[in-house]
Amino acid sequence: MKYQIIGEKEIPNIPWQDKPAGCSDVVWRYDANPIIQRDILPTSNSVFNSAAVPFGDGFAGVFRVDDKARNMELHAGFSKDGINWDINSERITFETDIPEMQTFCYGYDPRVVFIEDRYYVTWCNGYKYRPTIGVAYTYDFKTFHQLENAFLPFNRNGVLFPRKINGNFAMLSRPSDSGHTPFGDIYYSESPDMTFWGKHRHVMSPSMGWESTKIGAGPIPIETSEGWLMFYHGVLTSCNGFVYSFSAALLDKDEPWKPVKRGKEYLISPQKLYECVGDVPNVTFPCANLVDAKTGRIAIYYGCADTCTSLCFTTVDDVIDYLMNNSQI
Ligand code: BMA
Repeated sequence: MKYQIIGEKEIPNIPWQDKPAGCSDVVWRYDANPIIQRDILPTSNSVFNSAAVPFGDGFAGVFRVDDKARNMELHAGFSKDGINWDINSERITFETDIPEMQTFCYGYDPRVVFIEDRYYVTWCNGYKYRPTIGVAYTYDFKTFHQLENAFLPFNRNGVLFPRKINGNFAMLSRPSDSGHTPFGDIYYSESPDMTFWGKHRHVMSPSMGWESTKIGAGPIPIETSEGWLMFYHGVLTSCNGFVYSFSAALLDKDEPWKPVKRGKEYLISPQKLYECVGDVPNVTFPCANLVDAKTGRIAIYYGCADTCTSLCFTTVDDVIDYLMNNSQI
């Protein structure tokens, strides 16, 4: 490998397909997408924008499941190969002794990360039906302990870094509004205890055409010799509504609010039928990446058209080479 991956483990059974012969794309799709169909549960309307991590000798995840009443809920799931998933039929019920957190109204777009001794889940959490960033932890994906919301409403796309930075937990997020938010920058915040968040810093604003309306952090950033490799989504407003694509950036290792490279084009945009057609057309929305420290292989989980879940692949070398040669800050 040309670039070094820091702090990640080997995942010998990472979901993987080689880049198809003749393909010049930096990120390529799994040829049997989508991996999770909308009706995987008898009660599900759609399963998308979901997170997976290595767990035991397989994988565990937290899934966005919208049910047939169109409640937005989070379900835990397990997989041996990261592709075929058993998703619990019951939603996660978070345990908490914080009275204000005891009423669940909705949860969506989860991210999951292992930090120190446990898995943390962040998601867009309805607080009095106002979206903000919910935080919980689990050791086993059976019992989930909910902490305080990280921020005031309105906020979405809370994404933790996989280790403390400058001695504090660190999170990216995107302040928003109560609706479909026609704006959005990525911000960085730190916390000594996962409860009190501060040291807020601006990271990036929308810039290129494909992301000209708003941007938001996607999967957990990957630490590399060149900085934090972050995939992020960007939204363009077309005559027909929002179009969600995604690309990548490198953030400074010690001051991650400073982008050092930023892809000037999308890496995946809605082009396949399952990305263009569904409950919300033209959405590709990444919420998780697995990275194998030995080979540099990356598998990205992304939601498609707010309906189903797919996989795509790249490598640390492929993405960073792209960013080195095609960056526009
Ligand atoms: C965002 C979130 C995502 C969704 C996207 C497109 O605001 O709600 O869950 O995928 O809109 O509808």
